[in-house]
Amino acid sequence: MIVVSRNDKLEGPDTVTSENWRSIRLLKRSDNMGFSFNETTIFAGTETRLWYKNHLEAVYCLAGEGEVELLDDGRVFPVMPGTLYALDRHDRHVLRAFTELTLVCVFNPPLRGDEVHDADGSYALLG
Ligand code: 9YT
Repeated sequence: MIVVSRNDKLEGPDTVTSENWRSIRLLKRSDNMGFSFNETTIFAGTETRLWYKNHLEAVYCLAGEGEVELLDDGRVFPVMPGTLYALDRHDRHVLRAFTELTLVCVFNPPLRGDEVHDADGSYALLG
């Protein structure tokens, strides 16, 4: 069994901080679970354009208020505690945080753990 604490990882290499977000990589590819599992904080007032070409991602909101817009058809969905959205079609999207968002993000294939977004807002498949 694997047991980890986000507080133990907060100041270490498994925490990646970008301009709009901070992601604590709780489970990574090296844990061999078939998925990775992050606690992600999206900073208040930010807008992030994302396109996970190489991954499927499910996002579950624990706290905060925001919205996600699908860029292909313009549909907008509110994001609030209890909302889950799953990018099952590698959907291009924009995530807006009206207040700070606390999210759980699950990726398949699993992240290696040190990924940051490229210019498209995607993560490369790291070897
Ligand atoms: C919701 C989202 O995709 N935010 C960007 C960060 C990413 N989820 C991560 O690496 O935790």
